[in-house]
Amino acid sequence: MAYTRKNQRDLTSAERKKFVAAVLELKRSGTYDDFVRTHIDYYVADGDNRLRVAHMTPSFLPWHRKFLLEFERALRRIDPTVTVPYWDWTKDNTPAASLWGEDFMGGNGRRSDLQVMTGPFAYAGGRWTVKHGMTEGRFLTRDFGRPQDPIALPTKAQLDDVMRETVYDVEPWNSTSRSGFRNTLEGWAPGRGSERFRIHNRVHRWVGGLMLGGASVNDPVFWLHHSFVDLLWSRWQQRNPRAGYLPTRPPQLGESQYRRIAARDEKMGPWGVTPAQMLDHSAIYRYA
Ligand SMILES: [Cu+2]
Repeated sequence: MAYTRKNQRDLTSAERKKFVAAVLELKRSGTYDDFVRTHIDYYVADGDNRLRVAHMTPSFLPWHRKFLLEFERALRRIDPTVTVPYWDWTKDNTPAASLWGEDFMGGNGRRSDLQVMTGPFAYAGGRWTVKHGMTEGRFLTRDFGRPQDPIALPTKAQLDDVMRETVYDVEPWNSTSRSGFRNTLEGWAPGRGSERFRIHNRVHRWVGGLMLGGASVNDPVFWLHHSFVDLLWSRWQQRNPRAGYLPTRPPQLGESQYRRIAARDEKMGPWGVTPAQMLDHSAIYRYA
């Protein structure tokens, strides 16, 4: 039977505790850092002339769906009652949200070095040392709202615009795709400063610290954010049952994205699954 992913704000305190305990156990065993490593290894930008399956690419959504499923499976080996909750950042959009409580994700970073000082993932607690970061820092960092260059979380109205897209993705199948559900949700846009970061990208930027860039998995809120991104894709699929994954066929020799993106039936590393195989999650989980 399919299990349920819940809104994090609806978790009981016992459920919050169980989720945190399973995450800490994955960290202790070393498995958590394997997930961090995978995300860093697959963080390929579209300026790089090589295959990219995780970001700036049509398979952004199926790749992260599979990544979350693997993480959730690892959590459920530790505690079969745990699922990955989702963070609806259009509603829980301030640092006062219960999401950032002492018993859950912990709070903002301190001003001097952005180090998170509260909650289960604070470095001083001894259970959350960053192994694979972008710098030498060993502690989790956050910088809510980027006070030096303020940014707000995406609004419901902005998200509604994304949900009105009717095509999955468009050429050139990268961060410059001007329409299509995938890139409007992933959130690469023209402009300057924070304008360039929309929807999914904007949330990474609003949390700040390690949530920026390839090492973002070091912040456990990564999973709650991507669970909501996956929910949005799932709802969009329901609303647009005939709008399948694009492209269906690989770009040909001479085309700019030749061998650089995964078409519908091409395999995505490190698992070897295709986007087509990730389209229907209904037998595994559902969203409450
Ligand atoms: Cu992300």
